[in-house]
Amino acid sequence: MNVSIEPVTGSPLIKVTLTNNYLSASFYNFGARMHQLFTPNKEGLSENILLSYDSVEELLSDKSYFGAVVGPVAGRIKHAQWKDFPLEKNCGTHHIHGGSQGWSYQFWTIELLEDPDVIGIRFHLEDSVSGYPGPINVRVTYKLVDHSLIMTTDYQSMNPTIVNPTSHSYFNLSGEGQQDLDTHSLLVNASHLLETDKETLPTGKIIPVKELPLDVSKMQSFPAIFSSFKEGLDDCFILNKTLPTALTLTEQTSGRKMEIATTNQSVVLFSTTGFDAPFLINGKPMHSNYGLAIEPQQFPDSVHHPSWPSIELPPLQKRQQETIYRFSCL
Ligand code: FUC
Repeated sequence: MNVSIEPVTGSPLIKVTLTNNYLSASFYNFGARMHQLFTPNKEGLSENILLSYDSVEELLSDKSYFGAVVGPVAGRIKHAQWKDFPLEKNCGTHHIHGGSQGWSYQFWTIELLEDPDVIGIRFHLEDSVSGYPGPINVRVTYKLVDHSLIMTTDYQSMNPTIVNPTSHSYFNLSGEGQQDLDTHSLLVNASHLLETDKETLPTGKIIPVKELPLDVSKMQSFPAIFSSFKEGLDDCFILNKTLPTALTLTEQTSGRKMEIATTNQSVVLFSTTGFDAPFLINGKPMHSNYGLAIEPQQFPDSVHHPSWPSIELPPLQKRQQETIYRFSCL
C-alpha cells in the first residue's frame, strides 16, 4: 500500500501515510503537518528523522508549529500591521506565523491524487479565519519520488492580501532523536544573512556570509556553529540562487544526508536553542538544540522593507512555491 488514510480514533485527526521503496512519510490534516519521515541510515535501518510529538493531545495543543504548514505569512510582522490591516498580536506587540488561527491550526481537507503512478496527497484550505484579507485558497501537495519528498504549495486570494508560506518541520537526522544537533553538520548555500534586532525582527541590514563569525556557506559542524552563534540560530539566510541546492544537513552517527532545493529566496533556520518544554518528542522532553527547523520562505517582515521582494498577492493571481528534500547516506 503506497497511500493510506486513516482517522485517529477519539480525535478530529486524519493521518495520511505515503510509502515508497526508500521513504515513508506521515501527515495530519491539522495544519497539513508533516508528522514523521522515515529514511534509511547507513546500515539501511529506516528511522524517523523529524521531531514528532508522542501524544496526539499535545500535538493538538501545539504552539510551536511542529511539522506545520505556516501561513498566510511566516515569520514576524512588526507591530502586527500591514497597510491598514491590523493582524493578531501573538508575539508581544508583533504578529508571527499567521497567528493563533493561522494555517498551522486549521483543519485541511484531503484529496487523493488521481494519477495511480504518483505517491502523493493534497491538502486544501480556504482560509477566512486567520484575520488576513482573503479568503485565501491554498493547497499543499506532498509527493514521494525516489529518494525525495517534494512539497508544492499553490495559493491565490479573492482580495489583495499578503502570503508567504513555509513548512516548519524540525529535523534531527540521527533517527528517533537519538542524538542532538551537535552530531550534525550544515552547509547553507547562502550569500547573505538578514540582521535582526533583539526581538528577532529584521533591521534592514543585509550581511554577506563571508563577514559572519562563521562562514556557513562551507560545511560546518554544529559545535562550531554554536561556538560562533552564541544564542544558536534563529536567522534568515538569503540563498545563492545560482546553485541548485539551498542547504545540506548531515549527521555523523547515522550517516544520513539531506539536501534541500527550493524556489524560495531564503531559508529561516531555528536551532531550538533555549527551547525546553515538558512535552515528549520522540520519547524525550523537548530540549535545547534537539533539532533544526528549516523554513524555506521569502524574506520575513518584507512588508516593512519596500526594496525587498514583495509578498503582496493581487486578487486571483496564482502563486506557487516548491521545496524538494532529498535523502541519501554519506
Ligand atoms: C521559528 C523561530 C521563532 C519561533 C518559532 C517557534 O520560526 O523563528 O523564533 O520560536 O520558530
